Amino acid sequence: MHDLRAISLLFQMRADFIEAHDYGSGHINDTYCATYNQAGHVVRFIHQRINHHVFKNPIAVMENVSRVTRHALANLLAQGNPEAHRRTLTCIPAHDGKPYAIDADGNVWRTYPFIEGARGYDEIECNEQAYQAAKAFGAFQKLTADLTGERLHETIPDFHHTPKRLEALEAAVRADHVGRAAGLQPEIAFARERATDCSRITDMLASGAIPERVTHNDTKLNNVLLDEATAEGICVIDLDTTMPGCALYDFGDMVRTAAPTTREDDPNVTQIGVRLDRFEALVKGYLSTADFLNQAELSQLAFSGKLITLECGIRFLTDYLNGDTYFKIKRPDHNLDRCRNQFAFVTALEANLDAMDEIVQRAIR
Ligand code: ADP
Ligand code: GN1
Ligand code: MG
Repeated sequence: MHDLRAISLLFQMRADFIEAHDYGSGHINDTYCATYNQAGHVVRFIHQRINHHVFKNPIAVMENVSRVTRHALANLLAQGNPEAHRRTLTCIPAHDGKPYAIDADGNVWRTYPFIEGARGYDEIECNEQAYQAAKAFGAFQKLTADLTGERLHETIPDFHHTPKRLEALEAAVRADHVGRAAGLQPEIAFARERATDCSRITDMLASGAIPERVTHNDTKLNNVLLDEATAEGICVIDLDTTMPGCALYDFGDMVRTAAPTTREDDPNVTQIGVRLDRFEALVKGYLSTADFLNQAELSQLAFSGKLITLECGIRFLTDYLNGDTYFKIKRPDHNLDRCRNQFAFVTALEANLDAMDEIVQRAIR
């Protein structure tokens, strides 16, 4: 636990610190919810330490986040939205005016107002939530499409270059740092058998059939906050990987996290299946705002869920082979459970691909 009172003093809080505690279930950053007294009212803020092992250049991350959130706020204000500051993250400035502060140990911190009356879901509860989440992520892509100025920084190069993720797995197998490879032959073979799938979208990007766009790149369900009363998508969060990318990986990650019958790390995978009703809600929600996709992108919507689930499984397996250095874990075989779960869901998606394509075609018609 960091000294959050000391961290709070680095920002222009205009309120008095009361307490802070660990918050959320993200796999990457250290997130704290802090309570303050603001002239007699209790208000909450999020303080976050950026994981600089994952993001090698946290200041570049904050330059992106600051640009994107200022753009979003300007758009919301121009539309006359009465709760613009609840509809986008906004950075509380540090004393030097920067959207981040650096502590005595060199950690980079940021502070956001806590978005009240809304929450993210690790597991989806109904089709309406799937629809609203997808609609919000589509709207976010549309919003970033008219961002002017320089290209955003690539905060993690080749983040969704699936063939390179497969290469990283092969390197981890060869190095076998913690002696786990021998026991993982079925999982390694599962990934290798799908090498052709891994390159399908990157090939289409390279040929120009699919355009580069500014995308979120981490559209798991718990990275959008839904209104607790109405389920409306209120605010897209976790903007660290918002950068040039491919719209299909964003849609795919919604499928990965909102269409399975169980959560991402459930070790009991024999029953895992695809909720086609959830998938249909995602397609309809996404297409209601993402009205800019070309034919090639539309043709791969159903496949995209399988691709990123495969990629994510490969990443969990690679991290397990490397000794669990990237994703936060809560138990010794957590990454292995996650990998097996993702690969089981890939198999389920393969069995449902035609049905999913049919749903996409119907939605387009
Ligand atoms: P990570 O990269 O580790 O996933 P996130 O930015 O997604 O970190 O934050 C972790 C969790 O904290 C989120 O899933 C969400 O529940 C919560 N959270 C983050 N920012 C806010 C905010 N401004 N208001 C309310 N909750 C937030
Ligand atoms: C991480 O940060 P979080 O928990 O929202 C990861 C995603 C993975 C996801 C798997 C920067 O997302 O790429 O898909 O875990 N984020 C980063 O749950 O690597
Ligand atoms: Mg997150």
